[in-house]
Amino acid sequence: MTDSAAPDLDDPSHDPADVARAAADRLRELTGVEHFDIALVLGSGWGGAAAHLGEQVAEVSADDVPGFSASGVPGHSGTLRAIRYASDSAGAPDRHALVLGARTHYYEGKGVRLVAHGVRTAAAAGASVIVLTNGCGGLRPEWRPGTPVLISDHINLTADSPIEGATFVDLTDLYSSRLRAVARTVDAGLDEGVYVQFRGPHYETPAEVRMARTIGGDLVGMSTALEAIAARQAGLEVLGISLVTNLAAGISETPLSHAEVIEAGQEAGPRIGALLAEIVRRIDR
Ligand code: 8IG
Repeated sequence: MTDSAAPDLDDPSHDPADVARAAADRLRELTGVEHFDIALVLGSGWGGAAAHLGEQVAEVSADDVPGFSASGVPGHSGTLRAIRYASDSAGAPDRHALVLGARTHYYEGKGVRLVAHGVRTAAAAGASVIVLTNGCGGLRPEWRPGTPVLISDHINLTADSPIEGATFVDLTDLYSSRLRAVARTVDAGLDEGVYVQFRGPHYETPAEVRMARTIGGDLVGMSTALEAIAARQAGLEVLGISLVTNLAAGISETPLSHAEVIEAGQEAGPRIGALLAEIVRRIDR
């Protein structure tokens, strides 16, 4: 039996923000970390990044935190981790990052509340910044598999929103230009692009990829946009970074495979992990 007093994402009369607060309380209890400064969602290819960031203080199974469940996608871990790291600011105390390895994808069909829950929990746990990473398809042939790209904006083609009710949330500068500038202090050569979220889980047809290009897209994927919207609503500053793991359908001659995605991620892992860790250390400069 579940505790009838506990807020529940499955109950439409319960506020998802209350479930996020319950999750944040449980995280404090299980990790011993009272306040998280920043949160990271690690997508395909980014799983090793946490090891570069700092010292792991605690690792919690997603199944032990309200509203979370271990993901069934190979290459995505079902844990939440607390990482202590040294800030780049002189004399600043150590910071704590919450690493969410348990993203729920929209294509899983579990609803937008689960998709947004990690982001909302990060805000409830004290984070003021969230770093959303993903693996995605690239529309620019010069972006070879393994290229990290800063997200400058998105186009949400899910026809859905994580926001319930008549709450009109502004999405100007959603992918913080301040944080993109911080990222470029680490690597001045980082390109930027517009991320197009499709529903998935199938990849696009070549015609859909041409459409994405025509409407102003540079990257195609199955996550991030809905999370970024929820992050803005929760008051988080967003940094989005994509790893181009494959050229989008029709841009390359070869068909897409999840194995190719995993391989590109593994190859790029150490490089992008070190990059991400350095960006995070500089964020509160
Ligand atoms: I990794 O080519 C990855 N995720 N929609 N298209 C979409 N999602 C992706 C792709 C891709 N590659």
